[in-house]
Amino acid sequence: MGHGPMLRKEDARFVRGRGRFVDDVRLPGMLHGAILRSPHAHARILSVDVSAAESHPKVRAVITGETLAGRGLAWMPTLSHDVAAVLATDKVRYQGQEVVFVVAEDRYAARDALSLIEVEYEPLPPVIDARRALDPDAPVIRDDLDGRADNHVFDWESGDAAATDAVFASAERVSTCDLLYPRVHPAPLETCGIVADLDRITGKLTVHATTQAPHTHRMLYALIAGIPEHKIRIIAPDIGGGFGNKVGMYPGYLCSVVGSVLTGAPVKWTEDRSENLMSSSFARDYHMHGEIAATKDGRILGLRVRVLADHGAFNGTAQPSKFPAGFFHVFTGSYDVKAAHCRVTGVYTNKAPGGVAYACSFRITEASYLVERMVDVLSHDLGLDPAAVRMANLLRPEQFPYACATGWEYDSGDYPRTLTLALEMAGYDELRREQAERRAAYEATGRGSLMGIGISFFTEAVGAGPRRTMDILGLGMADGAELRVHPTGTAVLRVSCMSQGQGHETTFAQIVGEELGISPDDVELVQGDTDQTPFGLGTYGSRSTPVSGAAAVMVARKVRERARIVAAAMLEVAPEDLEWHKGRWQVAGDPAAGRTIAQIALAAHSDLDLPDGVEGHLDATCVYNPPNLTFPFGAYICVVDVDPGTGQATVRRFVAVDDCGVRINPMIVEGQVHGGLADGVGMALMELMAFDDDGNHLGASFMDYLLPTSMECPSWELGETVTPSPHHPIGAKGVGESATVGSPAAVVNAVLDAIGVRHADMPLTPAQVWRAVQGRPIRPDLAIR
Ligand code: MCN
Ligand code: CUM
Repeated sequence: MGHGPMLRKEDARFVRGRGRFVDDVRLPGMLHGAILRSPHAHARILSVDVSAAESHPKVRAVITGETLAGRGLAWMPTLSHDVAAVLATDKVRYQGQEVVFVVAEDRYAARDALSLIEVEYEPLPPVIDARRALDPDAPVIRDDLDGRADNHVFDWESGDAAATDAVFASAERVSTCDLLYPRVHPAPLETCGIVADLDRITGKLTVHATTQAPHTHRMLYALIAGIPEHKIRIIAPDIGGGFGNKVGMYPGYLCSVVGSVLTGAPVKWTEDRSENLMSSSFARDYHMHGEIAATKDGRILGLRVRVLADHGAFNGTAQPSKFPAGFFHVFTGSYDVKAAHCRVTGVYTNKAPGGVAYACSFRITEASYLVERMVDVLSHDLGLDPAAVRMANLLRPEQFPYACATGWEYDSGDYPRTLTLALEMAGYDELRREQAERRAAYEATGRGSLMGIGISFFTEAVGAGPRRTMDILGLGMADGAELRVHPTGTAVLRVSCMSQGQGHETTFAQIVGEELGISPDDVELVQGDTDQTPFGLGTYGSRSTPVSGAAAVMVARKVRERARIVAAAMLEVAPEDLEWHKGRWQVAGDPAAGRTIAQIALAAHSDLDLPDGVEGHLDATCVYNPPNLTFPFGAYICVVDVDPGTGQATVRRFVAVDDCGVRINPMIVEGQVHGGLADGVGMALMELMAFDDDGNHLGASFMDYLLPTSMECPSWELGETVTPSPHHPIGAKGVGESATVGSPAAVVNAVLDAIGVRHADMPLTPAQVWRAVQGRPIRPDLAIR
């Protein structure tokens, strides 16, 4: 009835151009905002003259840092206990930082007025290379913070340093490698935007916004702007992709709210592409030093990691926990490595803040890339087959639940089975034979292309999180669901999570349909409106299925239990005499005597005599507090052809076997995997946020920041294994970020395998591959100088 490859309900409107996005919202009397941004990466603000802009006939308000400071709003708290400038007052700290917000009668006038503003800057030397950020003579970026004399943000450690050092001291083999996971951007097709509408009479603020976490944003507006929370309504309409970009709180949002407060009219602000790429949250920028200890036959004994994390000018990291380095905890990946230790040092630089988002599960992307590269480096150094090294070190099914070196408990898995399936699907041995032939031919003739095979095996940790260990600003990470069943047996499910393209209208209806034995077409999802949905922390870290999905199951089961009591009254039997069978409550031993949910719903609204204390109707609510994260995993194999003459790498094949436990909608899961694999190809081969020495952003358009298209992607070959999560009510694990996390290492491993190079940093553009072939790969983020 419910689970299965059902077509997406939402596509009926999306493919007809009938989606309704924030920029489609047009309110009577609506004004438009535009932002003047800093041209400098680091500069002191000497003066801001907005008088000419204010006299523009269509301008209705001009908001500066000073305007906000007067209201205590020039700075906002971040989710990482830092503060970030809303509009700059003292200094600008990255190119593209928000300096002045103009509200005008139309978008064009607002833009025109920006050019009338005079800002006098005194340029300061910027810190662009994170490795220079802690130099004694490095300019101090955050001199706004009391007593801050350097650019250090945090130090964070995980694992047992002494035990790890001991293992390394006696290991037969230690391989080391420096790896950069470069700065990239989630780059959703729809940029961020808002329409803020403060009603001066009722005092109610209605915010239409591109947010993945409406309830969390409501609380942030209340805390920052001082508007009582019950007077705030956040509405997230359709969202054109989030990928983490729409988790955070951006200055443009708060300025729009202030603009509405000042003018008494609704204010819309929509980012353009360059603004999105330059100033909204970036991802990664992790400089990693990995060391792996092993026996000479490739048995991994220990892992030691040092990370320098570039957090940009403000530590705005949207992280679902108290962990400054996010979920880097799982850096031992899918292997039985008990001695492991990592230290992460965060630094400020003169770049945009962010640091987490982009289908990442909060730093698991970096952790996974690290361990999967290190396993290949080790295999390379030992002259062993990377598939065999992985197979020898993977966790065994009997080890689950498995406590990794940092104490996190992986819930379930059968890793060897998944890797075996991937190797079979790829025809691994045959591929290796072909590779050897191709290399021999190339070496004999100096012509043709080389072939590479790259493997990665990833484990993710998604579904944050247990309320007792994870929170956002003190809010425990639970989610609510509310289910109303109408007299005719159709239903409305209200949830706190928010789809940005993942197909929740379909899959959540399928969950309820499965539990109640009704068609998913008879279940409507309400999401993204804080006045209409129960409280919960929203969609990121692939937590919708593990948390909200579980809430939907539990609330449907509550409804089912109510229905049992009503059915018992209808059939004049005791509730215990009923059993649930194919969507009906029926009398045990008498299958003919049964009632469907539709029949029961009607009776529940009728004058049927119900036992004392039973209220009638079937509606129910539930809050789900997950007992643990879920740990999806997968085995990926990438086959590339590389032209050593030009350095061009082409992905020929990509086999992906994902295990996300029970699949609600296998077709949607495959779509999620397709998207994530494309992300992986993009990051491995072309995506890069680069800066020049002065901090000029070199990736501020899609001409410079390259996204993969179908042209760069092969026809994906997908497989699945199903290892249910033991603690999720239907055994499902999240999957939305799996392929983005797991695939970059497979592509990089494949390209480096083709050219026989131990390591070169992403993105493996033709120039980088060509240089790697010549034995001198570069640091891509610094290469453009
Ligand atoms: N699903 C399923 N069976 C499972 C697991 C998931 O059928 N065992 C379905 C779900 O019902 C849901 C989809 O797959 O429709 C993704 O579910 P889940 O893994 O729970 O992830 P979320 O819904 O929480 O989505 C968030 C995740 C994240 S964090 C990023 S980033 C990302 C991603 O989803 N952003 C996306 N995938 C995206 N896909 C699109 N189209 N757009 C984005 O912005
Ligand atoms: Cu890490 S990007 Mo998603 O969690 O929204």
